[in-house]
Amino acid sequence: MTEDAVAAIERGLAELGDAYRDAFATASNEISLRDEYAKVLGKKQGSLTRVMGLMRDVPADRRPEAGAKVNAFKDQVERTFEQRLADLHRASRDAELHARPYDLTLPGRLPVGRGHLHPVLQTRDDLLTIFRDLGFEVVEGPEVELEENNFTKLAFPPDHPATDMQDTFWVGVDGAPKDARVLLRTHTSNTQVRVMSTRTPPMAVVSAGPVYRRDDDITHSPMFHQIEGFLVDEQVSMADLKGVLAAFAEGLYGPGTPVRFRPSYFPFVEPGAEVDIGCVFCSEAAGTRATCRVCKTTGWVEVLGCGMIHPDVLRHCGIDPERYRGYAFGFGIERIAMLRYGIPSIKHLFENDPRFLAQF
Ligand code: 2NM
Repeated sequence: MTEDAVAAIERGLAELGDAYRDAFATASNEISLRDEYAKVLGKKQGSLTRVMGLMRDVPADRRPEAGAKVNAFKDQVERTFEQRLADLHRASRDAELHARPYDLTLPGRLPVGRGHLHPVLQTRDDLLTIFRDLGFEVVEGPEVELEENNFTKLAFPPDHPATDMQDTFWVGVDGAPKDARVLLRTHTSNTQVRVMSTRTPPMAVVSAGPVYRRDDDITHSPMFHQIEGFLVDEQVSMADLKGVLAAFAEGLYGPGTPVRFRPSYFPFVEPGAEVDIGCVFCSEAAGTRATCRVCKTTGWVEVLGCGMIHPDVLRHCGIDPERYRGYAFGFGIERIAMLRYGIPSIKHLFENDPRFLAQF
């Protein structure tokens, strides 16, 4: 044997020793420190692996001695590494703490759009304002409702198509009694029923919000928004209803806007009527009527349904129909928004495309 194998290992370790100390001390960040660490102790390419190769030449009786030296060296490398790593971490934390602080309240550098209410909600608020100015109180009601408040008290006959499983979203409620039938309200009239059932006349209330029906095609969405109003008092007539809706039409489209009533049917009113408003998108005088697509050349646009509240509905809500009468009206907010902004399809209102919404 030319050289004592143990001595060869010792020499190898000594050579490595000087190199790794310098490399660790000059590594300026965690990544390069870890690189240097791998160069010494890395399983495949580490220089210690090469020194350990000499272990083969060490006689069995001196292996414990040589092994102890290698382990002591490894420990030292690891300790030096951990210490340098801790130093680097402390240094980078100190640098962060002494750096100029962030001011999270400063505005961002990119211009951020301001955001606004959805056109349907803008329209809802404008409609509510018109009715509030006419003396109606604004009341909110629940979207998940008992069948009783949505249909039964409104005198819908049990076989009315609207009460069909097909047309209504029924809600399963865990732990509810079997006879408690719960649904997503199909109109905002549930709120009128709740108000009529808990107060005594006179009362004049509007409510607005989402309603749900199992409809989904080009002109129907399973969720849309309604606004409904009603008034109950002694001595109320259809003439009062006409006056209020004429004032509403003027509030929406300006003074002199014509209104017309056509007889119609809704289960909870008698008599019932549909209301058309004179088309504001065309005029006979300007010759634009003959091609108007909004009113289909009729000069009238259907906007709402209304009528005198059926005596059965008043009775179901605890109001004496011999003493009191009421009128009610209701309409879809999307339809008004579409007319107002000239939106050709209801689907635009539900796609939430920012290029569309930014136009309002
Ligand atoms: C409509 C048309 C006609 C209406 C009736 C009531 C209530 F609860 F007072 F009886 N609320 N809304 C009504 C009447 C709604 O929408 C097309």
